[in-house]
Amino acid sequence: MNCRIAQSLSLKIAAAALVSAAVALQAQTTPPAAPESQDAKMKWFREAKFGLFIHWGLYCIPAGEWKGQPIAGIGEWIMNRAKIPVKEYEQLASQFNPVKFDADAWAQMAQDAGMKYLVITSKHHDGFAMYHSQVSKYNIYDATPFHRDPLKELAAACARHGLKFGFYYSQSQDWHEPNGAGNNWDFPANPQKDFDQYLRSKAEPQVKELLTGYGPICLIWFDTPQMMNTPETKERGQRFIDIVKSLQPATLIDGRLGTAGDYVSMGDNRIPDAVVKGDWEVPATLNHTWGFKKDDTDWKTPADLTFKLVDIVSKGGNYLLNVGPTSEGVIPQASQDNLRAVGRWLKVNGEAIYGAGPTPFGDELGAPDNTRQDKNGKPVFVQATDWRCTTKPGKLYIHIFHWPSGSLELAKVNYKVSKAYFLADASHKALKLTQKGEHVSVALPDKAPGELATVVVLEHRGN
Ligand code: FHN
Repeated sequence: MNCRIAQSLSLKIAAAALVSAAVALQAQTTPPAAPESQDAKMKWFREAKFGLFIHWGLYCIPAGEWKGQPIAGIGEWIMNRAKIPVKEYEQLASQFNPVKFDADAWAQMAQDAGMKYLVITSKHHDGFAMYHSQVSKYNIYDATPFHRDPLKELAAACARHGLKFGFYYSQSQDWHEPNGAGNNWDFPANPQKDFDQYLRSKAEPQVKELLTGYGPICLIWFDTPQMMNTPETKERGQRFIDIVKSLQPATLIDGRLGTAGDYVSMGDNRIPDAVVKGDWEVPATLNHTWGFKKDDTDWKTPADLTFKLVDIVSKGGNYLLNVGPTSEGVIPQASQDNLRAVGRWLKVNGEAIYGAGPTPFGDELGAPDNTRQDKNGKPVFVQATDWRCTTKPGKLYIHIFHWPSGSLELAKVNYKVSKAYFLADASHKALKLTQKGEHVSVALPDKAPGELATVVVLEHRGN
């Protein structure tokens, strides 16, 4: 290539990079205006359905082991489970140098997985801020050799990749602070603490930092609302709501502030048995821990993850699925592989997930077995796993997990079905369909044409 052409080409590339950086920065720095209604506020969440949760903090260094002993339980709770004194735990900061951290690679992975939003721990119960906080020097920028603000980098990367970006913030438990909830091995127990002193001097100002320095924040994920979930203490939650509303009125608040948020957070890994009305989300693990634990390699398979995603959407919720990066800043390869497999399925079948509504049926979800009782004395719910249904106006999406022989038989279809086809078939070639009253039968080939789940679209009139 001649020298002048090469020069002008590299100038053009540099200019394009500048424009795209400016656009990303603009997107990153201008918080959205106050939404016109609650429906408008929830719109992106209802469309998104699938998000990436990231638990990353100092706990990824011991990774489930303290002084040569395995510590039982979830990795990010190691300080509590092993009752590690603050002075000892703090020293992990000087070892934290996650040089392999690459914000774009993380955002790319979330995008490949078909996820639409990303929520990362800005401060977990151990009290260590994973961003450059001016409020406490106990943060990744000031206290570690890494000396970078990975959350700033991730916010910019998410903007570049078209992903919504949100923060987890442990507003109540802070085991590093004498007056934060939870640490009774170094400090007095909760009832003896000056909890408001901690809230006003650390948690509230840090939440303000997160809402001012990182561009538009799609949601804040508060957690374990100790000392702020009774009628007498609810005012504490209201103070966080006021901060969020005043700084970024479009930011959603999850369901674990202690005061009602914008949506309900289900229990960890708890998928409801039936359709639940309203906005909700299931936070869930890929293995058995949130923060990285070196001996937990019991990964959920792509088939299981796809089933859970569809199951949740068919009941009306969102799936927030967690990864726990290592102390080098790497998302474990098995998590990446399994999430990308779900993403490949979504690339073909995403129409049946993003923005989709719940099943109009319900019998396909399973039923209580009245002969068996759970530990609360209630009949055990036996989950059915053959198929699930998600919906959009004029369409039923039947996700088949166990391939039936010969045909798909559906009872109680309260619509006049006009056409059936595989969602994966771009030509929408009609499958043989018969309907007698509410009974619909769709002729199927011997073998499933798709992997993980095959989606049959039933177009219909009415309702
Ligand atoms: O105690 C935390 C736990 O470490 C993790 O962050 C989960 C995620 O939902 N929330 C709490 C337990 O429910």
